[in-house]
Amino acid sequence: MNRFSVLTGIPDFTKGLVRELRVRWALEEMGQSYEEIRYPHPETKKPEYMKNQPFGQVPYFTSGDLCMFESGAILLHLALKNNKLLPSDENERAHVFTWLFAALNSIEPWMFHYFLLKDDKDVSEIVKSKAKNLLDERLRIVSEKLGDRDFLGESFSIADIIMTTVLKSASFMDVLSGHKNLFRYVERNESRPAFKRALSEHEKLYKDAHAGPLR
Ligand SMILES: N[C@@H](CCC(=O)N[C@@H](CS)C(=O)NCC(=O)O)C(=O)O
Repeated sequence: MNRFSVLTGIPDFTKGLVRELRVRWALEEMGQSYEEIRYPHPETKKPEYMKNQPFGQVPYFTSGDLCMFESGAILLHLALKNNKLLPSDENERAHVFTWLFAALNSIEPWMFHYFLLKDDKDVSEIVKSKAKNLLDERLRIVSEKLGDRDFLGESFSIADIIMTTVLKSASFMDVLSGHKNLFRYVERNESRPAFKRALSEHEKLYKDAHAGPLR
């Protein structure tokens, strides 16, 4: 059985932004069943949890003897195992790997950097503006590379799941304006039935925040 860790008791503004949603979305796209393993926030910092996710974060993923973490690696594992959401052509597949890592390695860190600084009173406006410019430049390049295509590869893939969730966090910081194609890309991917099912399951965690761990 596919199982992954999720957080309960976290604030509403995190709805739709927690990285467990990537795993849920991929499993929904692949038609795979799953169970969630619920942890109230502080429990993820305990040594027992950190055996599965050494940084004390969600998600970790487990199936049979396997236990792994890092949402990007989990999606790669699932795509390769189920032969889904990855092109069969070797070069096309390499292209998908490239964009999956670009989202995680070349976009997400700049977004996180700006997110950490933007409302910090101890950080000067000059530093904030530099961080924003760096992020804007990265987003401009993604926008240019995507152009008017629907997907990063030839068809919907794990790279689109990761990139959509990364860009979604950018839209919350209002840094996507000016890139209408990126807005449309996020909207289009989030209108997929598998995403809607995943989001609806994810949102139950907030309604049911104090239900306690399902383990
Ligand atoms: N690189 C990790 C990041 C995981 C991560 O940042 N998880 C967040 C939720 S989106 C978390 O657990 N935050 C709580 C914490 O750090 O205490 C991945 O992609 O799986």
